[in-house]
Amino acid sequence: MVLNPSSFWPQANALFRKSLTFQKRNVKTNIRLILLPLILCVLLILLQNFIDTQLDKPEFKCGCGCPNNRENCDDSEKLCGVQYSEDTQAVFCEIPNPPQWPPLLQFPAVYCKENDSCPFNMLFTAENQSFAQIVADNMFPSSPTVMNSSDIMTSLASNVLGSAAPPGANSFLEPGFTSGLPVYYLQTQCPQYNSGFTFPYQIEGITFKQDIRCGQGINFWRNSSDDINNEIYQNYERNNSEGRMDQIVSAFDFLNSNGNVFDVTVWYMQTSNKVDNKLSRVPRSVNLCILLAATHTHTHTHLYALLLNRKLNLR
Ligand SMILES: *[C@@H]1O[C@H](CO)[C@@H](O)[C@H](O)[C@H]1NC(C)=O
Ligand SMILES: *[C@@H]1O[C@H](CO)[C@@H](O)[C@H](O)[C@H]1NC(C)=O
Ligand SMILES: *[C@@H]1O[C@H](CO)[C@@H](O)[C@H](O)[C@H]1NC(C)=O
Ligand SMILES: *[C@@H]1O[C@H](CO)[C@@H](O)[C@H](O)[C@H]1NC(C)=O
Ligand SMILES: CC(=O)N[C@H]1CO[C@H](CO)[C@@H](O)[C@@H]1O
Repeated sequence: MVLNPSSFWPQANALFRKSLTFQKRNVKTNIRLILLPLILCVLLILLQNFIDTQLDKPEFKCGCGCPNNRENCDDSEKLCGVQYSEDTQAVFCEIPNPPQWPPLLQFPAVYCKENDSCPFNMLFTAENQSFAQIVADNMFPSSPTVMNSSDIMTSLASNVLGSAAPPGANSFLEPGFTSGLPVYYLQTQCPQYNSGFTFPYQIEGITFKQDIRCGQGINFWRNSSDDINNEIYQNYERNNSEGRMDQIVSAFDFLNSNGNVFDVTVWYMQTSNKVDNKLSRVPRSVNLCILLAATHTHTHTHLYALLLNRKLNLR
């Protein structure tokens, strides 16, 4: 078809009129079409306002107060933080300096009588027993490192610490310190009356207290990693039947390590199969063997081939 320019405008005009008449007949539909988005917008604005006013309430905000325990002060003087908050408010507070926690070994449930120094066992095996013995002998110190009371967490971190509290879903508050269970520091010998002590520490200006006790760290040589597996398994079974278990806190297979090569398998305790509990206390076990191998056996560079492929599952 050849488009005739002289017939274009009349045609367009007719089409326009036709569609105008059509739209006039459907005026209600058109109004509805236009109003629907408007109504949605109004609803959204109302909802936003409602949520804003709810979140503006004090229970959804970090608490504020006057400095130096004064009763009244200017709004501009007020300080906000965990120390001025109710329990429900505290989760909304900014934490400018999150606490640093020393790494902990994961212990199974600890049954240790008051004043006793209870044993915590570590199993190890290797192709070269004399090499592994050197590393293992240096894992637990014979006396605690000097505590620096102005920086207690840092001085604690150079000890071998452990807790029976499973880790939480995050590390902001370490359950080892907040669960009320004692923290143990492992040594080759404990004081005769092992009553432990309590030390204070601060988070955001609030003082907490933590009990800490000595635990006796003992190394046991085993002939093979199968022996270690069996022992861990039997220990687990025994716990199920008798309700108690020996404290096997970690196990290492130094494989073919020697003065030049360092390969190690670390067994660790999985505390939970729950998806929301993603943390495991593995780092302390790992640096127990890595740091000691590096400092005490005069090995050089390429010693960091690390296999973390075994799980000690003591659920
Ligand atoms: C533990 O030792 C403390 C003092 O060292 C003592 O007062 C307490 O009675 C002892 N407890 C037990 C059960 O022996
Ligand atoms: C075993 O380790 C010791 C100590 O590092 C070393 O002196 C010795 O040569 C090693 N033995 C073998 C067979 O590699
Ligand atoms: C204790 O820790 C503080 C702060 O980190 C430091 O300034 C001080 O030198 C330490 N004291 C000792 C004896 O290590
Ligand atoms: C481990 O090996 C040593 C020497 O080969 C042997 O005397 C000992 O009985 C073995 N121990 C076990 C539990 O098999
Ligand atoms: C670490 C562990 O599994 N401990 C369990 C030992 O058995 C008692 C009683 O059967 C449990 O309560 C512990 O949790």
